[in-house]
Amino acid sequence: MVSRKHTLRLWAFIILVLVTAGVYTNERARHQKVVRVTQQMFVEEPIPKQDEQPIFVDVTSDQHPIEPELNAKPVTEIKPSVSAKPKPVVRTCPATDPDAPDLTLFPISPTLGIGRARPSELVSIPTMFSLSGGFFCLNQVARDSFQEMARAAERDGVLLIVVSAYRSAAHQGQLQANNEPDEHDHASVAAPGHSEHQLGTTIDLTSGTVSVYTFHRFAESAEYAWLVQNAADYGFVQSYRPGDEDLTGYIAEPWHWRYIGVDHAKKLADQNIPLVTYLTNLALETEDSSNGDEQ
Ligand code: DAL
Ligand code: ZN
Repeated sequence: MVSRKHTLRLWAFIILVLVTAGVYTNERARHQKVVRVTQQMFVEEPIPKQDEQPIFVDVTSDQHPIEPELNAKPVTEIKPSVSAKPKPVVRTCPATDPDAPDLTLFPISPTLGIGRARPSELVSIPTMFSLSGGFFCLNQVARDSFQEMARAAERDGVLLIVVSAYRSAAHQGQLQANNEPDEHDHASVAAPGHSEHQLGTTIDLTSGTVSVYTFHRFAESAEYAWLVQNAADYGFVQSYRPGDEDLTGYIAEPWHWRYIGVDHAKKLADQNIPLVTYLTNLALETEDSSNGDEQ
């Protein structure tokens, strides 16, 4: 015989089950409505390209959200998925000035500047040649020559890695603000308008084979020895050599290489004078000969 007390307990349990089922059904219906509405909103939007499609996952589905592309079901919540391809980051070189003159041989120095001039063109250096996949730009001729040089270096077992290339006047100003000259008043960062980096022809390099050989210790690296022997064959020269500090106004920079073309790079090597002296002489000779032509 079932007691009255047991009967009451049984009814209480049945009511609880029914209420829970009702709440669940309501929740489920509400959820499905949200799914429908968000789906309609989604299809009314322009459909992104395959690679850019956001991942929508039905959180009530039994199917595993890790494989959303197999889940044709709908959709309420955006969840990252391990199988989602990262959105490609489009990186472009800084603004150029198509009418800018060619400043490849301009004798830029602490006393001779180019204001806020920009190169007429800039192209990116493939990130396989840059430190930590950094994004750097040069003008086309300098970039192509650098790539040729880096490939030749690699065939000889050394790895030339770019740590800086084109810098706008504004970027140069930021660097200069954080920098002090050494005790001899030799600077390591040029003022805006006075940096070879602003020409779009100049790179700072480090060693890809021995990471300790950065900046000041770069002179000890196999990469630096290779550059001293071979860079002129690709039109690159070291702008700030040890011993030239008083003349250039800058500390010696073994990492800093400027493109001036193969002919001039070889003539400079033969003359063994500072780059700024060579380019100043060249500018004066060009001026003299054009005056002579006019007479
Ligand atoms: N480090 C060289 C001098 C520059 O800033 O252009
Ligand atoms: Zn530099």
